[in-house]
Formats: sequence, C-alpha cells, structure tokens
Amino acid sequence: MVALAVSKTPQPQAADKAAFEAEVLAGLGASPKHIPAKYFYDGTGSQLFERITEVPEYYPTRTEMRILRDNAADIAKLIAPGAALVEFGSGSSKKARIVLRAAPPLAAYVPVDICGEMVEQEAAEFRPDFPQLRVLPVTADICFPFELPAEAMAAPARVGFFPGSTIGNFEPHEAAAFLRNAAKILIPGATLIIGVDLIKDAEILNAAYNDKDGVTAKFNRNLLTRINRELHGNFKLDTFEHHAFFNRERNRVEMHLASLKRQKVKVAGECFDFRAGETIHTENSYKYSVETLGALARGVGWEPAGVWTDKDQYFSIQAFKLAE
Ligand code: AVI
Repeated sequence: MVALAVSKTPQPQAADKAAFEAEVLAGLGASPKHIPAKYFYDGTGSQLFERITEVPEYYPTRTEMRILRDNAADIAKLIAPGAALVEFGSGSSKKARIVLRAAPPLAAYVPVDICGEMVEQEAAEFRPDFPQLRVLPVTADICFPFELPAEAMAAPARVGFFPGSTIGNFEPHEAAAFLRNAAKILIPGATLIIGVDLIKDAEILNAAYNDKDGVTAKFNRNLLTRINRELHGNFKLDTFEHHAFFNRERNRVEMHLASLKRQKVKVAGECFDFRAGETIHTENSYKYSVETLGALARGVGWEPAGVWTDKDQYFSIQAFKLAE
C-alpha cells in the first residue's frame, strides 16, 4: 500500500527478501533495536492498515477525506487544464478520485506505487469510472528518480499528489529528499498537493495509535509474524506488547514492540538477546505544523501555495509550487 519500500533488480522477490533479511538482522543487532516501518505492509499488514483507517480513534483518513471533499473545487483550481496528475504511493486512489472529479480535463493520471501488481489492478478498477482520462500506472519507488510515461512528459503542466500523511513516516531528512526528488520529476512550474497530519494534543494522538479494539496492536505485532514466516524467526507473539506514544520533543508518534521478559529470539539463524522491557522501535509518525512543513519544503525549493484544514485543525492539505 504505502510506497516506502526500496528495491530495483531483475528478480524483485529474491531481492526484496534479501533486503528484508539484511535490514531486520541489522536492526535487531543495533542498540536500540529497530525495524523499518515499510515492512509492516505484507498482505495482512495492508489489510490491517485498512481496518485502522476505520477505527473511531484513528481520525487522519476520514478527516483528510472530508477536507478534500469540502475543498475539492478550490484545490482543483491549482490544477491547470491538460496537466498530468502524478500520485505518489497511490494505494487505492480513493483520494485522487475526489480531486479528479473536481479537476478540469487532464492529459493523464499517473498512479505510482512500489507494488506493481497493486498499481496495475487499481488502475484497471479506476479506468471505467473515468473513461475520458488516460490512466498510466508506474511501478517505482517514490523516493528515487523515475521516468514518467511519454504522455505525462508531454503534458504542459504536472501536479503531484501525496495524500495520507505518508510523509510523516519519513525521517525529516528523508521527507526533504522525497520533496527534492518530487521536484526533479515534476519539473519547474509544478504544483504539489500533500496530506499532512498536524501536531495536536497528546491525548488524541495516543488514542489514535492505541485503538480500543487493538487493531493497531495487531498491525504492529504482525511484523513479528511476518519475520517468523519469511525469515525463519521464532518470536513468541504473546511475549511482545504494543507500545505507542507521542514523543513531544520530536513531534512524532513512536510505535514499539516491548519484550515482556528476558529472552532470546532466533531470526535467519542469528540469535538476539532481549532484556525485559527492551523494545524494537517499529515506526515513527511525524506530525507537522503548517509552518514546519512549509519550512522543510521551502528549503528544497517548494513555495507554499495553499492550506486547507478541518475545523479542529487535526489534519491539513498543503499545496506548494516549484519556481519556474
Ligand atoms: C501510513 N501512515 C501514514 C500511518 C500513520 O499514521 O503513520 C501508519 C500507521 N501506523 C499506525 N497507525 C497507522
């Protein structure tokens, strides 16, 4: 779903597995222990994330959809007729549909995702609903340069779309690198529309990542199930607890898996010691203000061009322009 993974070789499956193993072994061997959040999204992880978006405490998805619906006409004014709309990490394209319904006739919609099978399937489901629109899926890692299809290259304008606050799962230097890469792909004159979760009361954030039904806990622990299955691990799931909390100094929600006892765990033939209470840091979800994201974007050449939020100021859609 979310395009955070990195891999490009003729044998993607073998390479993905090698990268997964290398990153898990390095992360479990480090102090503090950590595993990149991109590995949450196997089939079960993607389904669990979809369920998270529906739990009452997890406000981001429904709030972002509402902001897009309420302001679609205004947001669409940033899209020139005949432009190509490039969606970074397209997922189910639900949010792009809202923007596209309000936009003028476009040259193409280019959903980009690391998961080729998914992006092709979503494009196939998307086409009948927008019969006049060229839908040109691209399989690529959005953090690295990739080529746009010829029709999109020929379009007189390019607009990037990056909803979902996926930018929050990047470290700030990675977010800057993403914005720099997006600038290279979209070229001068382009617009970029990003969904960004805003800094707010710790109580609301803590609830959003500790839903009562335990779906987020399942999503977090599924990483251990995946390691057991794919890397011959022997994690005992009931000996690891989901921890999620807002780290106010760093403006991020951290997710961890905490070992409930002193124990040894084997993964891919290597043994790792856990102290009681020791955690594996599995995710950061950075929260921004309009100003802090604006400063980050300005630093790599994007000028703020519009902001839309909900009445509680929980979430924002922020637009930027790249100087000509
Ligand atoms: C995908 N991403 C924006 C989600 C977030 O809120 O950082 C992932 C997530 N992790 C726990 N709940 C949702």
